[in-house]
Amino acid sequence: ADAYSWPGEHHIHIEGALTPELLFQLASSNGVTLPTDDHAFQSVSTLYERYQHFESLDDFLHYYYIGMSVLVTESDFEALAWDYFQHAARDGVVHAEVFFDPQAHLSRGISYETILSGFKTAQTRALEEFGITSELICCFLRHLPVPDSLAAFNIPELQASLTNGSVAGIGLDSSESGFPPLLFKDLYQQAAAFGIRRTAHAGEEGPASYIRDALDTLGVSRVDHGVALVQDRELMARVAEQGTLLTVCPWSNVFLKGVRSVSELPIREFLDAGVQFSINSDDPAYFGNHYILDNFCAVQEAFNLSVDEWRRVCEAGIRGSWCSEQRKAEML
Ligand code: ES4
Ligand code: ZN
Repeated sequence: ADAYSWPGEHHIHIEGALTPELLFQLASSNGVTLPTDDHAFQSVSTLYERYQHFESLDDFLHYYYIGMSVLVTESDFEALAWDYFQHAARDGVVHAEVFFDPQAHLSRGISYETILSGFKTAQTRALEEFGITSELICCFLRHLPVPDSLAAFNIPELQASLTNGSVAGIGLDSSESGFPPLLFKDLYQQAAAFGIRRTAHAGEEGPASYIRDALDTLGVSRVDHGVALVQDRELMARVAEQGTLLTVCPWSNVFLKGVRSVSELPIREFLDAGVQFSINSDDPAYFGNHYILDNFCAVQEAFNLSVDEWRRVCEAGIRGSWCSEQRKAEML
């Protein structure tokens, strides 16, 4: 690997890369009506302004789900992913693992094939033009009734994408508090029976016990966010020992009021305890347009990592990637 190789990104919701510019453009071309009673939707700049003042994860999610309602056609999904890959290329990303939320589109009458085809076209173009390899991760929404996720998982095209390798694995996202991992035990057991890779958001707004439950009950091989791990030193030692990757999202935690500043994140504790973690952007278009490089810079400003510590962060991300062993070897 050369000195300029860059780690992957493992925690980016593609719907969270929908910029207000593209949002208004697609709303107009698809004739989608945005809320008329919310001043934020008056213009690109009022929407950006509103994104500066999220009160919580749920306050953000309200805008996130309205935003993605403008995505209708295959070319919309392609344009969204292409917009993201252009930012990723500018930031030097060489490998990206991208979450998407099919339930939020299926419920609006969009077919799974429409969603996936749009993404695949953008992924192929990103590989050809930028040399960026990428994987998709199908997320299930924890705020919806559990049977909804099981029904989605059992859609033949969706299940086929997970077993034929066109989607790398499953995740669990959306509102965390009040929706413990235990609720999704059946879904994760079914996925495990197919040998499907599993991750879950845990310990973002929820307690450290949700991280333990994601590991023990859902059998996840990595944990998204996981910053609450610092509240349970015994579990932290175990996660370090197992080498489980946490996908930490610094600017996201600041924008959603988990911490007041990046300097409050347990980055130093994780490094000292030998916890494996990567640095990610989560929903860059909603969180100050902070793509991955801004997240790296914020961590560097707050914690001043050594070159060796950055190497550990990057190597942890590569080892925890859901790509081929050959691709990992190229990146290491
Ligand atoms: C998310 Cl920041 C965050 N947390 C949980 N679920 C999400 N979906 C999109 N962004
Ligand atoms: Zn996330």
